[in-house]
This record gives sequence, C-alpha cells and structure tokens, in this order.
Amino acid sequence: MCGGSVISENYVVTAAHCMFDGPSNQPFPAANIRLSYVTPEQTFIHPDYDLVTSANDIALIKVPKMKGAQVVAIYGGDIADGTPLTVLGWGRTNMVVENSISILLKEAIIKVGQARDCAAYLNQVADAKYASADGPQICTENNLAPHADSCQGDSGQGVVIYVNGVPCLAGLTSFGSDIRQDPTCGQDDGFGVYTHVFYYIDYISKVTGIKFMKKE
Ligand code: 4AZ
Repeated sequence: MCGGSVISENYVVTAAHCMFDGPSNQPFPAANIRLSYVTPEQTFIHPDYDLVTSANDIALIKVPKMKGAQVVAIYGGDIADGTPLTVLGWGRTNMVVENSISILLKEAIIKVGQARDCAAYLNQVADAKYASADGPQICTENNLAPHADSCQGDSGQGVVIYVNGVPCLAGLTSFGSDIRQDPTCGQDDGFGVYTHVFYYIDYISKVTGIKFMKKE
C-alpha cells in the first residue's frame, strides 16, 4: 500500500495519507499497520496534515528497536530545478492497472521542476510557500522521456538524492498532478509532488528525539 524509510533504530518516516483508511477517512490504529518485519508501537501524523490538499503529508512510525538497522541520512542541501532524484517503490507499474504493484523494488530517476503547473497548482490549493524548492513540497516534471514516475503504492516511500554516491532522503512520495484521474503517473503534462523531508526536520527531531547533525 505504501513505503517508508528507516531514519533511526526506532523510527520509520512515511506519508501521512498512508496512515488513513481511504473509505472511512479515519487513521489506522498503530497495531493495524503492517510493516515487513516489525510491529508498529505508535504512529505520529503531522498535526497540520490536510486530507483535502495533502499539505504536510508526513508521518512517523515508532517501532521496537531494529538493532543495527541501516538508516538513511536526511538531505539538507539545495534542491534546484533539474536536480535528478531517485524514487523507489513497489507501487503500480501501470497507471490504470490496479493490481500492477511490483514484487521487485523498482526505481526511477525523476527531475525536480518547481515551475509551471506545479507551482500554480500548489498555490491554488495552499499558499506561496508551497511552490518553492525550500518549501514543504518538491515538484517533479513528468515531461521527460522515458516518463518514468512513481505511482499509487509508492506513497510514503523515500525519494533520494545521491551525495558522493551515498543516497540521502530528500522527499516522500505524496501525490500526482491530476485530481480528475487518480492516480496520475508519468503523464506528459503532469507532475509529481513529494514532501520535502528537511523542511520538517525540527518536527521529526521533536517527535523522535533524534539529534540531527546540521551543517554550520
Ligand atoms: C498515489 O496515488 C500516487 N506520480 C503517488 C504518487 C504519484 C501519483 C499517485 C505521483 O499514491
């Protein structure tokens, strides 16, 4: 249904919308969330998550200590237009085929593009801060061959940026552009929206107690 990223021995970060039962719009109890190898103890949905606009689409899942788990670093640098991001997931491999979720973890390279429709769209649903690269959301352009994209089932999963060959967590898969066609994936004139994880670093630190190293 969704993916997530391990950010410490006790926490997984994912999208807030992954925490909700679609039909009832009620959050799942922690015990009903199934992760591959661990049973969640508690969930934290961002207090300003908006079910309608998908603003602040971030949640944390507390799990029993995953001793020695490999954790991903959180990317705190610039995310300029044109930056390639690698999106991962087990989501749909075909936009219109519901059961096309993948058995294999797949990845695609997508490019940041805050311009055009995405900025306009985010401004329309929220306010100007949503349409800048250091704001709460990152937009990606779909209009680049081969139109690889994330899709339904990839939500919450990490989008990484490679720094000297090391993958760092930049975003969380949130939604696609066209609300008339849900999901919208890889459409030529469309875009993808990702939660900008670093924007929420103080929130993450407060909830989890993780002390992040910040550059001076
Ligand atoms: C979804 O429905 C979804 N192409 C996630 C990401 C994208 C589209 C839909 C972006 O969860």
